[in-house]
Amino acid sequence: MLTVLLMASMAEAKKPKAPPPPPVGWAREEGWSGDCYFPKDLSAMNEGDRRMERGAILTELKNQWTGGKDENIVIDSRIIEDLENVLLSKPTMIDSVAQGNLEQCKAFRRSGDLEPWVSYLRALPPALTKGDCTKPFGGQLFNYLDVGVGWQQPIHMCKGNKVRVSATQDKYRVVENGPWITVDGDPAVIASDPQYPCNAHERCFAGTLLVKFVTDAGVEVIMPAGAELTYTAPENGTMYFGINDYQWYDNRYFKSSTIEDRVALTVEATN
Ligand SMILES: [Ca+2]
Repeated sequence: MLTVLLMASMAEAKKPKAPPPPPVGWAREEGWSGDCYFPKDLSAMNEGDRRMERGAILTELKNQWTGGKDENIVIDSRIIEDLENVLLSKPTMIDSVAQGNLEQCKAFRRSGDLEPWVSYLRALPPALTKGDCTKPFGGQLFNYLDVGVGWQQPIHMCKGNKVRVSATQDKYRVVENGPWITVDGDPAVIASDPQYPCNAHERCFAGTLLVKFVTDAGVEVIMPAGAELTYTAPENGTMYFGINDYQWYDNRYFKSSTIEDRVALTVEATN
């Protein structure tokens, strides 16, 4: 019996010491002049608690960044404001920012150099919002088509924005003494000349109303719109309008004795 007990206590003594649990909240390691904030493990929480905890973390971090914890740590208020705005609109980002901030704080405690930490915080807002679309298209726009110029009336759209473009049947011509046509173009002139912006589509006639969409990354697509077109933005980008032509000086709207025709364009968000 005694032997068994002895062996048991020896086994106990030999067992490797479990590492201490990671600190939570404000804590310091040996040799540091001040604290760093160790966020709780958010992945172990339910969504409601996580949401509350994110708010608490941001409050604590802001307190440190603004000099509330340590007079040696004061970050430019504009940097903090920019970052706070992004984090309030994207609270889930607080999880990784809190971890990254802890690493920066640890490095500062070792080196005493605040600059890398400041650079880290300054770089966060553009990095966290990269690719976001801040200018979605909504509602309705109404404008007249200018047949004397090229691409016009840019409309910024976010990926997935869906619009219906419609145009009235007012008359114009695109060559001197040419026929009066509408936004459907001149069916007698198939625009196969590569000088036409739209030359590879069966509905690309001279003078057809076109829509061009250029993604923010610069990828361009041109399509015939005619009297009506429904289009969904494949990426964030800008829509333009124009007619299928490459010489603008000879274009005219039809004019009766008193009234000049003018094509009215309506662009309407449909989602
Ligand atoms: Ca022309």
